[in-house]
Order: sequence, then structure tokens, then C-alpha cells
Amino acid sequence: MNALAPQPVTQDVFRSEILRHLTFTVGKDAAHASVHDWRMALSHALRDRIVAPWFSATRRTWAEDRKRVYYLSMEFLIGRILEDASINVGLREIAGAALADLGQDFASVAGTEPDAALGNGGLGRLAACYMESMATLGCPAYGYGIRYEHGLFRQEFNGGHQVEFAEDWLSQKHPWEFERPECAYDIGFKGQVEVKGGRSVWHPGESVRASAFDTPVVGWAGRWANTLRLWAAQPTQHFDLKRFNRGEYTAAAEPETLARTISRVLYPEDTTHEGKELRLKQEFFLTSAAIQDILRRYLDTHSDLRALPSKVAIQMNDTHPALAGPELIRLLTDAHGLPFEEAIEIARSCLGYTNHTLLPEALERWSTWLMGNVLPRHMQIIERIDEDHLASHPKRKHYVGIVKHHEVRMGELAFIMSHRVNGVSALHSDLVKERLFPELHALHPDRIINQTNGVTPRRWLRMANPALSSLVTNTIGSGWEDHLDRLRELEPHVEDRGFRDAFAAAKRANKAATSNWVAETTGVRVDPGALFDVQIKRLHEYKRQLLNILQTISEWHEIRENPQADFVPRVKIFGGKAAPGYVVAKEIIHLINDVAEVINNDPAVGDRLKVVYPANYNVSMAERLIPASDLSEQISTAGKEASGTGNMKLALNGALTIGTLDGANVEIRDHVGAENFFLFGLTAHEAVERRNDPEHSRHAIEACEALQVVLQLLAEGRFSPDQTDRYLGIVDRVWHHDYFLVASDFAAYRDAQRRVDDAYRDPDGWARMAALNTARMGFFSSDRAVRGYMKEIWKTTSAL
Ligand code: OAK
Repeated sequence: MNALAPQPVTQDVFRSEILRHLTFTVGKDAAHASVHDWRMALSHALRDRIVAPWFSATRRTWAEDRKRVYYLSMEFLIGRILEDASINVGLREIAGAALADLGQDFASVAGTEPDAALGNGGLGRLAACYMESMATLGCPAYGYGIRYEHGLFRQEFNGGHQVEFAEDWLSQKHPWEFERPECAYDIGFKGQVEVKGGRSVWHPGESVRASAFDTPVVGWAGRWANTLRLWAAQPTQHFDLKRFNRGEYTAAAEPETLARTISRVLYPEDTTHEGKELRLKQEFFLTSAAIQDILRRYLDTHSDLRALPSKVAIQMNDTHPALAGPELIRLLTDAHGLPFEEAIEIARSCLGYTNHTLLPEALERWSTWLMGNVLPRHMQIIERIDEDHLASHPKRKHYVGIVKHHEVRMGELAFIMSHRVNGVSALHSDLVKERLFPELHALHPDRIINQTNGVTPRRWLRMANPALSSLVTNTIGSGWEDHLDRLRELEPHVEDRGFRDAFAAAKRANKAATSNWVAETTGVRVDPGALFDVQIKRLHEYKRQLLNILQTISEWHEIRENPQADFVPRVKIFGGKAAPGYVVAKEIIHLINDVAEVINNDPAVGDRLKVVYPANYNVSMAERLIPASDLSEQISTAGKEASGTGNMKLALNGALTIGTLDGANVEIRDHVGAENFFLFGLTAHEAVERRNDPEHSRHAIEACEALQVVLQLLAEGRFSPDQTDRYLGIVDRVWHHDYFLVASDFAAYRDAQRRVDDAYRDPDGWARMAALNTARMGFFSSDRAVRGYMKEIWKTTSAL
């Protein structure tokens, strides 16, 4: 008998497993256990149930000598694990009942789990969705990341300002991980390169140890599980007992403190490039540990490194792990003696690069000085890659290489070192070809492909929205969770009034629950019957939270001007963090909070308009807000949002989109139908043209009286009575430095909001549109996206 095969789970069995862990893992008596203790006991009991599929998946991968996917990412924005894992292993109900027997409530216990916030936004959350889909699809894979001690900062508002606090998710034990002290690699920095017997030998001047922590990631129905391997930095030197005994306590601890710095904090920049040596060290730390681990695993059972690409696919999540190319070449040549020409081809066949942004400030560049200083051998290899590439295309006039103007361009490096480069929506992939890498695209016309993003329906529908999930299952049966296209089967039911009423009732129930939560967290009472208009995402000028709040001001003004008119009641909900150094984004946060203060306390407005901005938006808050949303704000300046994934989660949960033709909005609109989407604004190409008119804002403002009024109110200090000039800067930007075309799109946006109001006045018509959104969003499952990567980039098949 297989000792690992757990007993079939019944409520009684599972209850005793929880109790066993409470006693022997947590060391507590039930009579004195806190909610935290119960969560630990429950998590361990659940983790036990994940170990069996995890081991069998690992064994099969070894036994069948399968190709593995290695997903390298500086960010994994996982959120909470407990409930998601319990759903995937089919134990959510049993766990709830077993806990109830023990006098505990599942939601309260699971609600104490801190979010694993090892990411900033879209790129990190996408990595988490893809890990879950790879497990669901039985695609053997490892995620490689950094085990940051402090994840994304906690946001609070103080007088409307964003204030940041260190996040401390590891202050409680993280029950999902297995520490692997035996799995560790030395990571070098600085030093010199020596040539010896025809080979280069790098003698690093400093080193730290990367030590592995593994978290199993279980897929739907517990059929497969993969590993998320996060590296923690530790000192390579032994503790200096001599210094300690001399009383030099701080000095003795120094090596440890210095080493740990590398995995101490997640950089809270979601697009701008943080030019610090520490960031470069973090990137190399992750990449080198991953590449060493990949080669070690391969060489356990193979000897011919030329066949590496038949067993190894490495995906670089944007350019942060782009040193994977040079590091792999270094190990293949310097450590294993392969010729450079062969090493570069092997590396390229293994590597793929996903681009997640076109914003110029987000394209990583390192000075050759810094690169040469921190990674002298890699700098040599990068120059060699560049020369090699140039030599194979000698006739190009405008050669765009990797090293230019004393900078190493990581996008070009990632491109040249990958056999496939992909964008994350159809529009974005076109723009990657046209705007980002036109020269390289001309040289390698088959290299850039598209893989439109997706989101996991297990977390973002099944778990986050039990009311809608039950309705879907009751209507079309189960099985949609891993075949999301099956949501199409809802379409005929949308014609049924009973179904539409049930759909609207589910939304209404979610809104009622969220209204209570909003009141508790912000102190603002909102009417669950109002239209919930939601913009949740990082704070960025290109995402245009400013456009939204200016329109809100306009709406407020109209209510005051026409107190008797019939307004559709709205709750404007904002959520999101600004990078701590991003002054303009923080000013916009302040403005939203100031506007909220005025509007929410204006008796002339009452319940017709409320503005709420709960602090510290994170994955858990998204799970709470998305099911309760009626309207999804996807209003970025066209050409700037690579894809968006919040747009997908919201539409899947029956929110209608008001949006521009940007990122994946274009495809969402194609799928849900133009009549079920509120489109407005300039297209990506029109936006570029518009900027050719140096007076574009003035022209737009002069043509729109409503916008003039809004800017006037801001300039008068109506939202900052304590400091009337507070928003002069913002007014000036809209007038004179409106790169993101807020003024140019304002009138069209306001118009689209009118169409929203008109549609919402017909509740049944709205329910039909909302239900059609849900029914037609099946394409946006991350399972579809990951299948695309498997087929087009990784050349691998499912083991299931
Ligand atoms: C973060 C840092 C550097 C470069 C890009 C990012 C990032 O988060 N980009 C976002 O990636 C998401 C996933 O592909 C997209 O949906 C967002 O549009 C994009 O901004």
C-alpha cells in the first residue's frame, strides 16, 4: 500500500486531521487555540492533501523524462492560498463542515491569511494565474522567483495622502512552503575575469547563497501539482564567532545582514526602472539560481547539453530575468566547455521572452559601467552576443543592438537571446512589432508572436463569486471551471427572464455584502441599488484615474445644478497603489480622496453619488470588489495598456466595460459584442496623431464646456478648501502637459457615461448585457493562454 495515498476524505476524517495538526504541528489545545492556530492547522491538513498529487506529478515527470517549463519572474502576486487550494482539491465544503464541527467558521479563519503580495500588479498576478493553469493542464513546470521578506507595501491614507508601511507577511509562519536548505547555490558578483587554458574563469569578489523554499501549486480537481520555488538570500560565510566573542556583535552579524538585503524587499515600481545596484543584483540572484538549478536537474539524468532544449523551456517574464541568456551561455562555455556558437544556439532554443509594456520608462537599461562592475563576465558575454548578432546581419543600416550609448538594453538582449518573443494582447503584439522592435522584427519576422493574457476562472469566478458560480453550475452543470468556453452554453438561457432575474439577484447579493464591507472599511454608507462603477488597478497617469475623477466632478456639478433631475445613482469605487516615488500619481490619489470628502458630505447629493477609495488594494480586495461591480473602468490612453487582466476578471463576473480600444479591451469587445461594451475615445493611432497638434489640450478644453467647469472648480480649490492652490499643478498639466490625452478624450468619455446611465435605467436590459458578458468571456481563461504558450513557444504537451 502506498503510504502517501491519503485516506478518502470525509468530514470526520478531515476534522481529525485538523485536530492532529493543531496538536502536533501547532502545539495547541483546541480549548486555547486562536483563529491563527486554527488557520495553521487547517492549512497543514490541506497541504497534506496536496502532497500526494504533487509527488505523483513529480515522479511521472522524472519517469517519463518530460520536458519542463521554467517560468522566471521577479514577481508572483499570489494572494491568499487557503481557500483557492481547498477548492482545487475539492475539499472546500468538507473543510467548512469539519471546521464548523470544531466551532470555527471557514471564512473567518481563511480571512486571517495574509496575502502573499510578492508582486506589484499585472505582470505578477499573471504569473500566479499561469502557475495555476499550468498545474490544471498538467504541464510540468517550475516557477522561479524571490522569497521577499517584505512584499508590496501596505497603503494607508493620511489626510488623503498615500502613506506606505512595510508589509510583513512572513511575521507569521507561512504554512504552505517547504524549506529546502540542501538546495542552495552560490551567486557571485563583481570581481575579475581571468583567461586560463583558453577558458574564461570568473572570480567573483562577493557572493551570497540562494536557498530554496518550495510551495506546491495544485491545479483544478487536484489532478496535477507543480512547484513554485522561491529563493532566499543567505550569507556564504560562516558566522564569525571570533568577532562575536570579542564583543563585536553587530560586526559578527554583518555578512548575514548584507546577504539578506538581496531578498529583503520587492521593488514597488510597477513600470519605471529602478536604477539601483541592488535591483540588478536581485535580478541576477533570481536568474543565476534558477539557471544553476535547471542545469543541475537536467544533468542528473542527461549528459549531452546539446539536447537541453528538448527538455527545458525557460520563459522570461519581461526583461527582469533577461540575464538568463548570458548566464546560461556562461555556464555552458566556462563551466562545461561548449563553444560559444553552440552555447548561444542552445540558450536561444530554450528561451522565450514575454514583453509586458511599451512605456519607454519601463524598458530596462543598465549602464555598461554598472553591468561591467557587478557582472564583469556577463558584460563580456553580452558584448559577444551583440557582435555575433551584428556579424550575422552585416548589411543593416540602422542596426539596433544591445549595447548602445554606454547602456545595456535588456529588451534587445532578451529579444536576441529568445526563439520567441510575445506580446500579451493582439494590439500590443502589433505595437511591439511596429514601435518597440521594428528593426529586430525586420531581421526576425517570425520571432514576435501574440499570446493574449488570461485569468484563472478557479480563483476569479468559482472562488471569488460563489453566488454567480452556483447559478452557472445550476444552469449548465459543472465542468466549466476547466473548460471555460462552456460558458457559451449560458447564452440560450440569457433569453429566459427567470435566468436574468437570477443573474441580477446574484449581483445584487454581492453588492449588498460589499456595501457592508465598504461601510466598515471606509465609513461611507452606499446604496446597493446604485450602479457600482469600479476602477481598480495600479495608479498610473496612462491608466487615467484622473479622467475618471474629473468626470465624477462633472457629474457632481450637474447634480447640484439640476437637483430635480432624474440621476442614476452611482458609487464610484477606486482601488490601487502608486509607486512611492511617483509624485503625480500620489497627487491624483490625494485628489480622489479630497473629491470623495466633498461629494460624500454634500447633502444636495445624497445617495445619488458616492466616491469610495478603500486603502490597500490587493488581490483579496479584488476578489471582494470584482463580483460586486456593474461597470468596469478600462480607460487607458490607447496604445499604452499592454493588455490588462482586471478587465477580463470584471467582464467574466458580469461587469460591463467602459473602455478605449486599448490592450485586450479590443478582444474583449469582439467577444462580448460591441453592443455590450461602452466604447469611447481615440484609437492608438489617432492618439499619436493627436499629439502632433501642440495645442491639442487647449482645443479639447475650449470645445467642452463641462471640462472647463471642472478645471475651474479645481483651480478655485473647491476640493481643497484648506489649501486652495493644491490642484493648480493638475490643472496646469491638463492644459499644457497632457501627454495622456485626458482633455482630448473627456467629452467622449462623458458621453459614454451617459450611455451607461441610460442602459442602467433598464434593469432587465442591463442584466441581459451583463449575462452575455459572462457567457462570452470563456476565451479569456488562462488555460487557453497557457495552451498557446505550450504549443507555440514551449513545444510541450500535457502529462495528463
Ligand atoms: C511591470 C513591470 C515592468 C514591465 C511591465 C509590468 C507590468 O505589470 N505590465 C502589465 O502586465 C500585465 C500582464 O501582461 C498587463 O496586463 C498590463 O497591461 C501591463 O501593464
